[in-house]
Amino acid sequence: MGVYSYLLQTIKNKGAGFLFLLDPDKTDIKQLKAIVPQIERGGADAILIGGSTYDRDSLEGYLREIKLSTDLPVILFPGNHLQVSKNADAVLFLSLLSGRNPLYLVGEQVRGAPLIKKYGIEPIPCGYILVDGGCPTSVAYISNTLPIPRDKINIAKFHALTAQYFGMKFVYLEAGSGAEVPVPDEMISSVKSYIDIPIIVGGGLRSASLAREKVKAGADFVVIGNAFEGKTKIEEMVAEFAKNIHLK
Ligand code: 1GP
Repeated sequence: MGVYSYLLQTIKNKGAGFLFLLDPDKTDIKQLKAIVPQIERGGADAILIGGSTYDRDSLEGYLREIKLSTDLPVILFPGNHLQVSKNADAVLFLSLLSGRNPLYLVGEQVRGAPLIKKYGIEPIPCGYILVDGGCPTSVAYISNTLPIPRDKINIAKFHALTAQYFGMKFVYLEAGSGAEVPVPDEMISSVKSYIDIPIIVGGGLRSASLAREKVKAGADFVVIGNAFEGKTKIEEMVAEFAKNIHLK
């Protein structure tokens, strides 16, 4: 089964899914052997690899190490074309739709597309929508784009519908890693009832109850990264999140 089909199956079987975000800049390769099996045993559905500054050279060994420790799908969540590697199972083929910077709307994608083809990894087209998370974020700074204001629900809905009409498979509502406040529930539920493709929500989901709140609002997947950083009892934490995210 391909990764996209697996993700759809996860929504169907579990109500919603849990994507564990590993950032190679924050979690050292030496920690992976201990952490990755805990992510799987705790009940996360897939591992996302994302962050702002690492490049392909450091990524390849990192991904090899992860694949040695788990059968979970490993999905790239790249910030640019240098973060595409042959050792992943799939890549979120993102376009930063909420911005008006051509480099992140299509430029990086044109550079990344031939690499994805050469490596034979599965592209999963995804409309990436940045929402104000109450503080400046790396994505907004690096991409030189403005997030959508938290109360501008229609703007978020129209961007999400655009992703659907472009044929994208997912919409990612992103408050940014370490956001002070996550994407508002009202925005998630309004987008959910307006479009037909699944929604990924991430940024600032520090607790299992917050993750559950987003799933109840309509998130089909939640992405959690920061909440686990520097923590030791990863498996228990992952299990607590999984229990709250998997509605079925
Ligand atoms: C960031 O949405 C992800 O791109 C996850 O954010 O690290 O705040 O969980 P956190």
